[in-house]
Amino acid sequence: MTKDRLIMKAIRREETPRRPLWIMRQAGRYLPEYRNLRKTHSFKDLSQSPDLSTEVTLLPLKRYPLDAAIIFADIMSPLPALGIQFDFDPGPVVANPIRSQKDVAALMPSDPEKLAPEVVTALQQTREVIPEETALLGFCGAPWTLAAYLVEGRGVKDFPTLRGFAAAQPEAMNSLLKKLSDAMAMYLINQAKAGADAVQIFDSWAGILSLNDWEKLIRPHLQTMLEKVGEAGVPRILFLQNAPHLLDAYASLPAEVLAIDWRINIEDTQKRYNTHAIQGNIDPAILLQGADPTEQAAKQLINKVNPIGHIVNLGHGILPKTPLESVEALIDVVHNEKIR
Ligand code: 1CP
Repeated sequence: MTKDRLIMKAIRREETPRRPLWIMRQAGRYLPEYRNLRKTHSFKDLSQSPDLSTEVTLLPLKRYPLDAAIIFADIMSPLPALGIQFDFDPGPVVANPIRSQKDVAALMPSDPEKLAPEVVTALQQTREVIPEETALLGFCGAPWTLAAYLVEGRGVKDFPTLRGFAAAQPEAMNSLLKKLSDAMAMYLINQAKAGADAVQIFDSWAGILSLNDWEKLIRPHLQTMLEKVGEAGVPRILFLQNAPHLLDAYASLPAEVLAIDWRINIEDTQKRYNTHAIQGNIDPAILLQGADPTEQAAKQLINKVNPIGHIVNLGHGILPKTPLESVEALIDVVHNEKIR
């Protein structure tokens, strides 16, 4: 029964027999079986076929007793519905970056049916085969993080073209963010209808603006998007990365869970925002060092964070060179903790 899914209980800040755990990028390149599949299929092939996407979503669950499946797709997956073309190398590379109001105006109005139908099908198929007690998570990129790739053209340190565009053409940026937030609200709601128990909004590049600029440019869109998803009854996990200066701002947005990286003091955050559940926040770099340092970091985390409303995760995606023993060590620590 849905009410027994540990992550859902943690989201509601109810007591759980142990803390729930999932890992950002859990179906990624650290898994030998994923690397094998990548020998014969491109990332695009894997993410655009509902059957392959379902298969990849299940890979980490076959190996580990994780408490959630996160659907194998990318933040870019719904953007073809807006007329955007891109490839992966290994991150997203956009064919025609957006650099003017005219480019923004040329985006197609998003038809809800066309927003990554392969992801919607993969969610339905995954729900049919995962254990009843495993939660299914949907996700999307936050409007700003999507705009980062659309304007810059690809992931570049600190996204200078994006920041310049936001400063020089704020109206064009504003219309771009509006189009993206409208589309993402629909997309997240579609994912919930297809079986996602909760959705994570990835604002990976949140931190590159000042608080003032964030308030002016980003807050209104993120707020509206989150409200629409909340009104549809879908629990929201809001992830911000490299943005300690924006923590108060994100905590004031409507979301059930605040997901934070390792730069942020998790126990302070938990105390300060006790209306939210909290997700995080082991530094993924520690896992590269093997089982012992991972075990220590996991023990430290559970010692300092109150278990009520805590979803254990890393502070960012698991790195491709992570040894499997580190993942096992993390799971062991979480599973061996007896809360009651
Ligand atoms: O095999 C490969 O070469 C592809 C690597 C890869 C993978 C495994 C990419 C390209 N995307 C993904 C899957 C993915 N991306 C998931 C799947 C679910 C999971 O297991 O967690 C998710 C949730 C994402 C989300 C994503 N994509 C984000 C937000 C989270 C984060 O890491 O900050 C971002 C910023 C992207 C862009 C992206 N796509 C791929 C890469 C390597 C990147 C980031 C690097 C860059 O900007 O160049």
